[in-house]
Amino acid sequence: MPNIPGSTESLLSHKKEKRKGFAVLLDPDKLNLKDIPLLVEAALNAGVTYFFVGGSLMVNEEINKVIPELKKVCPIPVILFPGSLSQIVPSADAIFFLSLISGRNPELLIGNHVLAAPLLKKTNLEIIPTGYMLIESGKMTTVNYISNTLPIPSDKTDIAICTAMAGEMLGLKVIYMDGGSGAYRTIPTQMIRGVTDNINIPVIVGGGIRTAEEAVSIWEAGAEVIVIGNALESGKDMSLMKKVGDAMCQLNTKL
Ligand code: 1GP
Repeated sequence: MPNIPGSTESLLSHKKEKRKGFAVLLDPDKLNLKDIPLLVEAALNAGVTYFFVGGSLMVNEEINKVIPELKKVCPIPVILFPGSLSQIVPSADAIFFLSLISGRNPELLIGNHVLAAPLLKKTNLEIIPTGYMLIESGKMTTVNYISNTLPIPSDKTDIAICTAMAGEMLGLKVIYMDGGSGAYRTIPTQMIRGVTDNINIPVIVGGGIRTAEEAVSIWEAGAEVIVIGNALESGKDMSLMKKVGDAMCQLNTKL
């Protein structure tokens, strides 16, 4: 299968080629459509690998405008990171088909998937079966509240490892470890190392990353892709994007 950007295959290739990736998470509610061209230019300049788009709570329909606008000017793959069925937008490149495997909410393990399947079947979106694991991060995040699930305690590395192993054995293609948007603390590197040492599928890590140093320590703990949302929202210091991109580039040349 060709290495289609934004596809499962492209995410898998990070692991095979030992190449790190950097995803910027966009919350359509907080993004001004007119800022998109500048944002894309900054992302290209920084070497951003993916745009993820979505959120656990959306209060308007902006996602339906943001994705086509992004796709007009953006060669970077756009992957949906949906918090609900209403966030399925066919013009994106791919979608994380998320099973919240750290939780025990049946709707988020299979219920919503059944409802989404016929809608997805009508699109050309690449489906990326993803084991989504919420990790406790120092405060109740929106995703914890909305999903009505308990996150894995941040000192319970064994639970995280066994959950990720079960996800891989179930056939999921990617594990996404998330402290939740705006997390106080990033996920402990010891836990990330434990998970990445015990599975053979790529690991994405997000939640509370605010510096290039934090990103580097997460990559060095074995994560293939790091995700930054909050710290790069409009009005915030956009130089962080370039710093993280440069740090990734350095790591990728060393590897
Ligand atoms: C949240 O992993 C993402 O689902 C990104 O988190 O917004 O804290 O960067 P932040």
